[in-house]
Amino acid sequence: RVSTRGPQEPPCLPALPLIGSLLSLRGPQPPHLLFKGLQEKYGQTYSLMMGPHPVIIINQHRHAREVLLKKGKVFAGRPRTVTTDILTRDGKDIAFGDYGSTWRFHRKVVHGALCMFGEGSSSIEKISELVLSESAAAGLALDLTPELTRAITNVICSLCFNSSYRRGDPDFEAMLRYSQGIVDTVAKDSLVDIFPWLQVFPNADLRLLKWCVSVRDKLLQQKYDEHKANYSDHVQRDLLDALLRAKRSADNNNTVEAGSESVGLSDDHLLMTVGDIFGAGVETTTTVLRWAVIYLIHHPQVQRRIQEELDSKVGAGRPPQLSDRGSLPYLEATIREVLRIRPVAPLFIPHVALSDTSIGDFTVRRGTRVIINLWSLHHDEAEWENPDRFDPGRFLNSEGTAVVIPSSSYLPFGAGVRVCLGEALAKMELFLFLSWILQHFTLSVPTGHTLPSLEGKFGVVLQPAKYKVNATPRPGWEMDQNQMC
Ligand code: HEM
Ligand code: PLO
Repeated sequence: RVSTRGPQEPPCLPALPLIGSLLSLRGPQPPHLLFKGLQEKYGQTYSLMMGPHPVIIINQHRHAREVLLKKGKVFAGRPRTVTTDILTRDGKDIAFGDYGSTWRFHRKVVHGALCMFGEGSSSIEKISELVLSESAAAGLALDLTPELTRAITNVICSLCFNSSYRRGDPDFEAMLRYSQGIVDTVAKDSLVDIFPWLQVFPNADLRLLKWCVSVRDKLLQQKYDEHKANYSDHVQRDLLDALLRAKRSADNNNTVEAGSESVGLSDDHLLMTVGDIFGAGVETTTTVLRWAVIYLIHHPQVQRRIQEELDSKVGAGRPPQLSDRGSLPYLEATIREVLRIRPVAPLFIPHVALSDTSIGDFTVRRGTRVIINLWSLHHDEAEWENPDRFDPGRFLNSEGTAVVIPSSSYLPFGAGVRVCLGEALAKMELFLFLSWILQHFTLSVPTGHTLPSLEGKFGVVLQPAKYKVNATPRPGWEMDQNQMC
């Protein structure tokens, strides 16, 4: 829509001095639903005050794309908040770190290392296969989540640290606990993030976060020390080796990037970056798999169709491989639909305008935070027919032979300068794990249980509630379980 009016401020929610728009944001709804609902009154793009901070909320793909792609660099900043500063030693990581030369250098090194791992994707195939075979040998338990999480964790553990966890490993249990504690308390725009001075008062969430971060940091430090002790310039075992190598060469050459700015990698930067990849690697993919299993239980006909596709294209003689991805469009479409209907990061991570700029006809001042409501984009009635219905078919062409993206209002991994670093890895994992599970098992609700809830718990990732699942070996796989290791 071309406006004839000149530059203008976006419509703003009522705001009081000091507390900002908090009174309009109270209520039982999680923020992604609340922000979607507020469109009715304020339009698809509006602003509000989070305490003293101006925030623009975007609920439509045109403005989202302008922020992420067209003006990607202008909006590449991140806000500093109390909780993310605790997690990342004041933003010394990639996800919550502000835009700048150190950040760019970091992202480049990690991106290179992830590509290297991706190119050797046969190793991902092996790891996924191996750990899942172990699970099958034990007979999949009613609660699939611990097994799934361990399998996914072992992929990222092998990528980051060239190590893995065994079943029942107490270190693994501890990792799960601290990571959940972090998901429950970090980057939720809780009151301390809006009013940092509240830190001086006792706060149970903040105490939990600090404790979880200290447990995580011990684990990271231990891995770092081991790697430093065994480091060799000639072998690159994992991401941590790749980062150590980049650090050494940066230290030696005193790398100069972007004019006179010197860019290095401190120990803190290196640890926080590995922490990001490990944390994201565990929490995101596991969450998507848990949602996928829920939707498959709700829609047995989708499950059957994926299994027919698997039976005809892969068969039972071998596990699915990445090279099968092109011939399993219905499975691919199902993964896309899960990522649409339950986006992992429904509000992304907030972006910040690094200079005075605009979004559409609206003026945006430097320092303004921008929240892209991916939930609204993925549930926009103008873009998706019946957006609350789970329908993998919407991602297939009319013959059902190829996957398509039917709307521009689909950005599960973001886009542009801050696009997800793990997109390729996550897609490979989702494909391998789901295809493997459905090749071997049919998933259903255990007798006496109700269908799992479709409601998500809002946080830095949108997690489903706990649920139980019955994994019945498919005909032909019942006897084989012990031979699969
Ligand atoms: C950022 C989605 C898996 C690493 C993001 C963002 C989204 C996203 C929406 C924020 C983009 C923004 O703020 O504009 C997902 C989804 C995943 C997934 C849906 C799984 C299906 C992973 C994995 C890794 C990873 C496996 C690590 C290997 C990161 C990092 C960032 C990020 C480091 C921060 C990028 C930056 O700020 O520059 N992801 N992610 N993600 N993701 Fe992922
Ligand atoms: C998950 C809990 C971990 O213990 C720490 C961690 C690190 C990186 C975060 C991740 C958590 C949640 C998902 C995040 C990821 C960086 C990028 C990713 C926020 C907090 C997404 C989806 O944006």
